[in-house]
Amino acid sequence: MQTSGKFIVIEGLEGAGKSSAVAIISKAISASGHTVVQTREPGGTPMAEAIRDIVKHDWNIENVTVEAELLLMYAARAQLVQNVILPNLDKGHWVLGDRHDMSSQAYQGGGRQIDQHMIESLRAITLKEFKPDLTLYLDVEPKEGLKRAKGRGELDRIEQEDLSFFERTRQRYLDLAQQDTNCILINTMQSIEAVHKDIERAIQQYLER
Ligand code: T5A
Repeated sequence: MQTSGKFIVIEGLEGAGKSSAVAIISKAISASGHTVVQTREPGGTPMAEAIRDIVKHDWNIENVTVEAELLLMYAARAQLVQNVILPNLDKGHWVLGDRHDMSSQAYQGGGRQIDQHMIESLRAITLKEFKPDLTLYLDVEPKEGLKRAKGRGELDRIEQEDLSFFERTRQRYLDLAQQDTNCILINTMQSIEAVHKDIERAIQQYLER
């Protein structure tokens, strides 16, 4: 899939600080003269937002199977990529994603321990060769991230998982970030000001390339 815009993704555990990172990066890209389109996953189209509500909802006595969760993530991604991301990249716009495929590999692959081949097949069906041009992975220790997320209010179904789930998810994120030459790791276990400076530096370097 050849496109003229760029696709930049922010990844990380809950409470890593993705919301403020998106704002900083969006401002920097706009200042460099590009149109920015923001997306989030799961979500970003009417149908994908409905799927987001389903996956975050606590279904109480009904067990949400790991397979159903995985398929819903890819269903939402298919809707977003085909209806929003690719058309905007074709127009030369820059798309800034709050989460993308690395989330499924980390949460469903690492956290839920779903077989990697199963995820690869879904990725091949949904995305083919499509990949972000740049990923900023915001690394946070799970305990700290969950503390920050709790400070914001009630936890959703996934946020209620135990610490070991988030530890496996983080470990998979760290492995993926190391293997991906288009991924920059930002340490968020420091003051917000220091994190924001690192994010600004990373995006400026990318824009100046
Ligand atoms: N999911 C998603 C999957 O399992 N598979 C998938 O394929 C996909 C796409 C989505 C959920 O779905 C899962 C992952 C998620 O569980 P979401 O709402 O999009 O849910 O994602 P969350 O991670 O839950 O979003 P959060 O809003 O919790 O995370 P953020 O955006 O990283 O956190 P943010 O920016 O709101 O920060 C939280 C608080 O921490 C403070 C902030 O001020 C804020 O109050 N903070 C700091 N405090 C101190 N020091 C710092 N350095 C700080 N940085 C931020």
